[in-house]
Amino acid sequence: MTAPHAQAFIALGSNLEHPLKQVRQAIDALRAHPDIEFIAQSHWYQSRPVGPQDQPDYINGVAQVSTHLSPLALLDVLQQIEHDHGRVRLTHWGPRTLDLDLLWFAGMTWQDERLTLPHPRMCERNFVLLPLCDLAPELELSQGLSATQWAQAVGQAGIERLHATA
Ligand code: A4P
Ligand code: MG
Repeated sequence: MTAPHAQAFIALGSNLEHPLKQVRQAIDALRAHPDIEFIAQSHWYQSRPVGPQDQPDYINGVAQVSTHLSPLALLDVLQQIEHDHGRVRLTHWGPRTLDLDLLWFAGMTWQDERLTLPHPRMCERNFVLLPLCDLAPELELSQGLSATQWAQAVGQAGIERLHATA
């Protein structure tokens, strides 16, 4: 018997080595993965770094997928894709070729040393909320507020939608 599919949202970010190319390749890797059904992707956004300022702007976006994998198995896939893209973890919140965060998984909460769901910082970050609103504006996040309401609360400072095609 196959496990039921669950929907999930994944945040993509890059600010090194041709960031738009990095995130597009990550989308290709998600599309190609046998255990992931790719549903949709957001627009791409250029955003000023949150955290250390002495690093380039980021390209950010969000992908919507469906999978029979568990949240931890999906995190394994995301970390493998990061690894395949030459990701080296140097500085916390520092520059990176590719960062894939699991934002939300079929309404599930999770808390252990490897994974926190929903992603603990997603409601503070316009570079997550704006692309998420492209895909799921009504998605209920913390405190019963929707993605749109959180996006309005956080504002649009330091972020710009790219007109590059997906
Ligand atoms: N982990 C726990 N929960 C999750 C989750 N829901 N999704 C663990 C993914 N990983 C999760 O992550 C550190 C550990 O978090 C992992 O071992 C995983 O098991 P990491 O990717 O190795 O390290 P990191 O990304 O440097 O740390 P962190 O705390 O995840 O950073 P953030 O919150 O991802 O922030 N500014 C702009 N404009 N755009 C950005 O994309 N990104 C960051 C990184 C900072 N500033 C940014 C951006
Ligand atoms: Mg991360």
